Parts: sequence; structure tokens; C-alpha cells
Amino acid sequence: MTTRNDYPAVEILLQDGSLDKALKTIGEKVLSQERLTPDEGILLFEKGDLSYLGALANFVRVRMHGDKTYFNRNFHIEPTNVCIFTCKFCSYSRSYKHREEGWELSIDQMLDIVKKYDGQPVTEVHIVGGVHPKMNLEFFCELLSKIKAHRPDLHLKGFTAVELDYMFRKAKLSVEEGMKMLRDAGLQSLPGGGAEIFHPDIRAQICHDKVDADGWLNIHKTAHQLGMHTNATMLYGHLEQYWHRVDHMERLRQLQDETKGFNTFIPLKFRNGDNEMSHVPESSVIEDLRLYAIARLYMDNFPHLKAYWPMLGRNSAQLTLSFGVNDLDGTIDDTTKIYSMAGSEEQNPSMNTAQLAMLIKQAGRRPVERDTVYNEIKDYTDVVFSEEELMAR
Ligand code: V47
Ligand code: SF4
Repeated sequence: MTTRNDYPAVEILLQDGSLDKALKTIGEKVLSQERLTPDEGILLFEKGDLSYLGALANFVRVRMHGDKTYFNRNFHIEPTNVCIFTCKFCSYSRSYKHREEGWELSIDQMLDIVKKYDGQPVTEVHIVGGVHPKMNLEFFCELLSKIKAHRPDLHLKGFTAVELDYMFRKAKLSVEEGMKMLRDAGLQSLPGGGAEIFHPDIRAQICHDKVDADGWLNIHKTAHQLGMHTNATMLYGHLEQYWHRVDHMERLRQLQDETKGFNTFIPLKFRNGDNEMSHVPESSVIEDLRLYAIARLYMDNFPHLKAYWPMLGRNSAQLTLSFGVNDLDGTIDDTTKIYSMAGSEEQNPSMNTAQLAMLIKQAGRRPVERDTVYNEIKDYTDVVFSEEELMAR
């Protein structure tokens, strides 16, 4: 285990006579593993400079995971981009009225996507999409059970709390009843989407018509109580103030104290391409890195912090590994459109195992393949890749 004596960089920073007193106190608390208060979280956003935050976050990351950086081999299925909701930041959805502009996949079409990976060592399919009024609980139970029947070893991670809230309400079932049906059909964990910013003042401006904070948290709590693991996201860098971010992280931290069911916290950088918030400038890389570092310091009961490379771009994702991040998500294989449609530089997100592992190695970390629930599959630290593997799709 790393102690403060093993990590002189932080000690040196803390000895700096010009360091703000309150920041110094926070640094001392981090080193002695004391929990930060919401006010301290806000102060870090207001006053913490990049190098100080980075040194502290890296100390915590190394204490928790050493140099290990996780990735997985996965692909996405996006059943539809037709959506009854009207989130202003969304570049991806099409309204039901204009559904001919979007896509709607049948169960057979989605099974064909799964079959494309027959014989390939993927471990997870991530299923997430718009909220289509005709794709109901029964439809998704059938989809899940057919995928499981075809490929029992594939971990099924699917549906944001927004999709689930609509599915369960439409089926007139409680969250617990609906979740049990999906679990029995093969669903194993939930992704973290739909959380955005929990505070109602911000939700009212960016996504007024979908599930609120309590509804989102209750769905994840119920999943945890049924033994499923889930992730949590935060869409940042738009209209929110620093204290909204801390309020969001605080609500998640409290639920995690109760259930311990969250695996990963995933900050999602708002991308402003082709949506109703295109006039809102995107955050700078410095702000992104500061946020990752503060998230690592604040979310002390979340085991993992993920930088989702298709959204952030691979260069910035690589940088986050020095600011608390220990997971980059997966190979993806160009199967998601959410971020390319919002203007991400990754227009066809796909990295093979060699490329992902190399990205991690170049940042001085140890690439470790994991499954969805962080069982380690293979450590690639000493694997030497051929030119051909690094160039291959
Ligand atoms: O909830 C939509 C976000 C989320 C934009 O759990 C946008 O492993 C930025 O949650 N700019 C869905 N973000 C994706 C998601 C996710 C992704 C990867 C891994 C996991 C996981 C979860 O995408 C939405 C919303 O917050 N989003 N539009 C946009 N313009
Ligand atoms: Fe629909 Fe999700 Fe887009 Fe909101 S973010 S409009 S819920 S697809």
C-alpha cells in the first residue's frame, strides 16, 4: 500500500509556503484518507490548480490500483435513436414524429450484430438507446434472453435509468418487479447514463421531461439490492456551477455508502456538436483534467474512475491517467453513435486490444483487461505487439 512517505511529490507540494491554507488542509485529509466535505469539494474546484489536484488524485489512484489501468473488449448495440424525450444536449435522438430520420432495429437485426462477434473474445455488450414508445419491457426481455441463449458468456450491460423508468411505468410494474424481469431474462448490470446533473434547477433547463434525480437513484438502488452492479455518470461542462457538480457527486457518494453497488464513476464531457446547446462552449482540457482529479478525491467510496475515450478523444483520455483515472472503457468497434453525432473527434470509435494497451503503456501505466465487474482477464504489461497488430482494425 502506498503511504505518504512513498510519494514525495505530494509532500513537496504540501510544504510549499505559498499554498493556500484551506487547500493544504484538504491535501492533509487526502493523505490520511479522511473524507472531503461538500464545501471542500467546491473549494477544490474554485482554487485547486492542475498540478496540485493531479498530484493528490494520482496519490489516491496509486494507493487504490497502483499503475493498473483497466480496459475491456466490448461492443454496443443501440436499438434505436428514436426518443420521446427532448434533452437539449442530445445530438443523437430523433423525435417519434420524425422517426423516419432515425433507426429502429428489430430483435433479429440486433441478434445479427451479436453473431458478428461469434468466435471473438469480447466479454460485454452494452445496450443503450433512445426511449421508443413501441420498444417495451417484453421486447427487451425477449432480446436479452435470445442474446443469452446464443452466447451465454457475454455479459449483458444495458439500459439507462431513463429507459428503465419508462419501460417499468408503461408496463405498470414497480421498479423491483420490472428489474427482476430483466434480470431473469439475462440483464447483469446497468450502465451509468441518464444521470446528467441531478439538481432540479439544471435538469429543468437541459432535460426537463425525463426521470428526476430520486427516480434515477432509486432505480440504481433497486438494482444494487438485487445484487446487480451499476455505473454512474455526470454530464459536465454546460450550464452547471461547481456546486451542482459537488451536489451530484454527494448524492452518488451517499447511495454508495448505503449499497456499495456502484463500480465506476464516469464524468461525461458535454460535446456541443449539432444540438440545441451548440451555443454553449465546451470545457477546456485543463478543466476536464481538474474535474477528473476532483472526482477521484471526492468519490472516495467508488472503486473506479473511468475516462470514456470515444467521448473525450484518445489524447485527452491518455492524459486523464495522470489525474486519477484507472479505466478507459473498451474496444467499442465503431458501434456507438452518441458521441460522433455530438462532434467528438472520434468519428468511428474503435481500438483493438493492442492499440488500447499501447495507449495505456505510453502513459507509463500497466494495461489490464477486465470483465464488466472488474475481474482481471489479462495483464498486458509485458506483451510486445507486432507492427501488424498495432495497425490492424
Ligand atoms: O446519459 C448524450 C450522454 C449518456 C451528449 O456505464 C452526452 O459504462 C456529452 O451513459 N455530450 C449515455 N454527453 C452514455 C453513457 C455511458 C457511456 C459509456 C459508458 C457508460 C458506462 C455509460 O451520454 C447520456 C448523456 O449523459 N450524452 N449527449 C453530449 N452531447
Ligand atoms: Fe433521449 Fe437519451 Fe437523447 Fe435524452 S439523452 S433525448 S433520453 S436519447
